Amino acid sequence: MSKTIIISNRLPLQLEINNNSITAIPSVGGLATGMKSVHSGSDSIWVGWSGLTDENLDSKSEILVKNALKKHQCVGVSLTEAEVDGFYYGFSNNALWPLFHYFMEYTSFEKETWETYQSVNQKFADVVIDNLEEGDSIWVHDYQLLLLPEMIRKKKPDVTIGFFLHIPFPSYEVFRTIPCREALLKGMLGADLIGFHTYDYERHFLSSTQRILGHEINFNNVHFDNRIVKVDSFPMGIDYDKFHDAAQHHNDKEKKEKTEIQQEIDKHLTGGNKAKLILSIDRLDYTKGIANRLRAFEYFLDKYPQFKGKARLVMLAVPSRSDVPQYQILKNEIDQLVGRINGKFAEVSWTPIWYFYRSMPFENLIDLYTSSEVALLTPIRDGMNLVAKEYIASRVDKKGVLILSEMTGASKEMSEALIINPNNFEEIADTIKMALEMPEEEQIKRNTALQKRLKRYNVEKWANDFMEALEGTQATLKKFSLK
Ligand code: GDG
Repeated sequence: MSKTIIISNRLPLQLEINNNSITAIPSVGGLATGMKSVHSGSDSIWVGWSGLTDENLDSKSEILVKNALKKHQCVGVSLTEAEVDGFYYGFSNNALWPLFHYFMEYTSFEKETWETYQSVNQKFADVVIDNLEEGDSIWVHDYQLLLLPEMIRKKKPDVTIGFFLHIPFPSYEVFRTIPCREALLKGMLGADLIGFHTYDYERHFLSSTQRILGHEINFNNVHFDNRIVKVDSFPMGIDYDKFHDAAQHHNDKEKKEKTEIQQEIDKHLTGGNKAKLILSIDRLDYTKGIANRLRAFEYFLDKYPQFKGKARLVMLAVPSRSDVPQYQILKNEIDQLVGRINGKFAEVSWTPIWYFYRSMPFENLIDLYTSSEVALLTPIRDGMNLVAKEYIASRVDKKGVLILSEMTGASKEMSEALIINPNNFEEIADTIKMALEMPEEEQIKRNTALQKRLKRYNVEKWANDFMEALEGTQATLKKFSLK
């Protein structure tokens, strides 16, 4: 039976070894969360790194890991610490991540990390080829594996390969600054289908391909070397029912069944302490506009002092890539900003910001989504932003206001949200006020439209659309006898 091989940098699990046992912990993050519903049948395997380096594993634990992964239909790619440093922290997160998000000042290209990026991509390709059988399809994910499609195709010219990029593809003027730009484009073009979250990213990719490689573009098809590569946009959805049903269940709970966080929130929502909650949830990343958001919130309290004691920002920042220097600098900046703003405005019965620097269990996310009257998401750049969609899906009573940066992929599909420019504090402050004062009928009207769309274009549909389009590429090739 043919299968789908899903490939991403990290497996959707994290393994922890304690003496003779191994614990598998589900990963947090857009891709892991989104693909869970796709990687559930028996006709798929997932190839990726387990999170443990070779230095952490002796021959006995290596076997335990292999078996634990196998139970979850996963196959590990083993990496050394030096490989993780060069490939993941180095080239992926010190060069590609900042550049693709337009943070050129954070981008550093080093020969060594580029070499490691290439050799690690080759390692992934070797594992995929070892597990490949006649008729299998391959779906490669994200910026850590841009070279993989071409590497696989070199060894298996007829295999069907899809590639999806979860982050923005930058404009040609930015992309052209990369020293190894040709190699990256050629790597991606090893696929039969290349998917992006939005039409803009797709357009940027096509224009870079045409101008850097000189390939012919016909509508959204790239023609070269007797091959046709289809390029299209597939906006990623969420597991709508999971969030909606969990929120419904949450709202039905008796007081004694509630989580500690919810009980704490409830305490503050009663009596004289009633302050509306404005929620933000992100990985602690400079692309997410967390510092901007804090400054804009400070500006809001300065400009509209009538909201002191009446509104509170609840900010969950999930630790991420803490070995990369820019992330440590950002963490310090945020700690200082939160301290300064709380110090400036706090009253005995009210603190303007509740700040959590940690990851929370799913049920606490639902507590936060369902208890917050407003969600304030202000990324400077964001491929999609699933949190925006999850917040709306969790609003069972259809009340709540989403304020969303126009720099997110999600803003292209969520025009009923209040769309802001994350660099315009004046606009953000006015929009927070508007959100806090929005009549309930208007909230319900906007969220009814949003929920309908999110329910229809859920993550399952996203994955199915991509896989169908991937199969379609084979039909096209046969028609033109290119395969
Ligand atoms: C990349 C792109 C694109 C967050 N904190 C906790 C937690 N989460 C979950 C959320 C959501 C996911 O993590 C975050 O997804 P995002 O889309 O917001 O952001 P990235 O991690 O940057 O993802 C992004 C995405 O890929 C998909 O293509 O949208 O643009 O950057 O699902 O719910 N989950 C739990 N505890 C937390 O503390 N359980």
